[in-house]
Amino acid sequence: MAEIEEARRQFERIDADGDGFITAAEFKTALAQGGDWNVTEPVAEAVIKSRDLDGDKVLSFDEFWAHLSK
Ligand SMILES: [Ca+2]
Ligand SMILES: [Ca+2]
Repeated sequence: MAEIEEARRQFERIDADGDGFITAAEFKTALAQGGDWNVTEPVAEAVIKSRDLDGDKVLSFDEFWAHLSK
């Protein structure tokens, strides 16, 4: 499977409401479901911010992918 397809699946899993953007809350929830309960909202926001290229405080798939493919 192409890596980008795997990334797309991951992205869709994290994007709980399916609007095409990952918010800090969605990111935090996804990590908690993966067993990482240490991630608080501020931590999730910081992670989003570090990957957010256009500054809208949410992650588009392009931003998600840009981070992964670095
Ligand atoms: Ca969303
Ligand atoms: Ca963004």
